[in-house]
Amino acid sequence: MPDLQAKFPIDDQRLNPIAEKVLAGVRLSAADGLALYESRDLLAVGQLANYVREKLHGDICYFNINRHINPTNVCVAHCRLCAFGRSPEDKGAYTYALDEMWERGAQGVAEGATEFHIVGGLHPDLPFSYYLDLIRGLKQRFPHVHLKAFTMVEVGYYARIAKLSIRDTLLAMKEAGVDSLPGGGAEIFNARVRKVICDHKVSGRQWLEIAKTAHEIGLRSNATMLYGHIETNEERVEHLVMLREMQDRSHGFVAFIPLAFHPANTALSHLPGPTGMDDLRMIAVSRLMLDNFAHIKAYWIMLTPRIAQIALRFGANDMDGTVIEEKIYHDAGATTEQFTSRAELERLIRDAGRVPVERDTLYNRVDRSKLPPIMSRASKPAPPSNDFVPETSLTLNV
Ligand code: V47
Repeated sequence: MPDLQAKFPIDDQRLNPIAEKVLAGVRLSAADGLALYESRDLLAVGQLANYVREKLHGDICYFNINRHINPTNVCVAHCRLCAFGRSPEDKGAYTYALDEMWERGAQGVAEGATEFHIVGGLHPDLPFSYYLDLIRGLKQRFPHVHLKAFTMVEVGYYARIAKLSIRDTLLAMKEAGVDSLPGGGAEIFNARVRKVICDHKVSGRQWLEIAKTAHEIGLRSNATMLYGHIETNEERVEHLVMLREMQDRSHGFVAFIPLAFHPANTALSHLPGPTGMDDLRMIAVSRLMLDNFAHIKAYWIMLTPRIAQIALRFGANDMDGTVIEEKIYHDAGATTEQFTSRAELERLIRDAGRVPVERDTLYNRVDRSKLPPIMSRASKPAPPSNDFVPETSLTLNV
């Protein structure tokens, strides 16, 4: 015990047995997870997470040069948590023409992007072929760029509109050029919570099954958890344990990203949203509970660059990327920039006492000498031209 106290000066004595497990590399239980959420001693929780983080990654903090492409914000799901989705007739509804997205891809490549992060609304009229054509067009034009495209929720929806199995939907995406899947749409797996915040989305079990199927056919993915709305600590722990169990089986998750709820402009705008303390605790508890996940991301867009910097001492080993053209959080009132430069990301990481390393989506170090030269600096994105009307018309019950 003296060793333990010397390494981690812990006020909350309930954390001692957990600290012993962490030092011995023993898996934490759901009860431990709950104690970590409930402890007043956030600094001790953070120190434990930092210990694991440094054991895995030393001082390295990864970042990437990426660009977000959101094909459409028209969405039939109408999730209460979301400020991004629109009905087709709403002001601000948009759908990109394929050419417009390929043009955005070209811009991303000129800015040095090694990844396009592609997610969008569940559009009532666009056929599955629109998304496959988007991917094929991007892959053909920019074969060196990793396409991290479509959440488990979108995959579930495409399977329905295309009348395909989940497996065949994923195989078609992979054949078109999708390289991996982002982690969105997981929210909180618990049915009570989903009923309130996203009642038309795939269930938590379905989300996990789709992720497992993706992993089985060789597509890796990320995972997320949306926190700071109506969920309890028990429901957070349950979510983390479900992810950990799936990772034991499929080994396909690359990174975990805790996502802070932004209430503005959503149907839950009366909720206060998480505080900075919640943000840091979420990062730390995820690092400690998800012992089979290599990477925990501090997504600066939603945490703010300042909290993201501190998160690098609370268990996070990744800052995400330059992003460019983030819409989902900004529609929900995020006050961060919509993009940042490589130099600024590196400055934030160095200032937090970490060593910045540019990575690709799957955490290989990027060798810039093997890539096309960077032609332009990241700049404020242009608004959508909004002149594209899908030709097909499908009737769907979501
Ligand atoms: O699925 C939606 C969340 C997600 C709100 O995989 C909201 O590398 C807060 O998944 N307040 C999209 N959150 C973002 C996402 C993501 C981000 C960065 C990296 C990766 C990755 C994935 O954002 C949605 C939903 O969970 N979201 N609305 C809101 N009002």
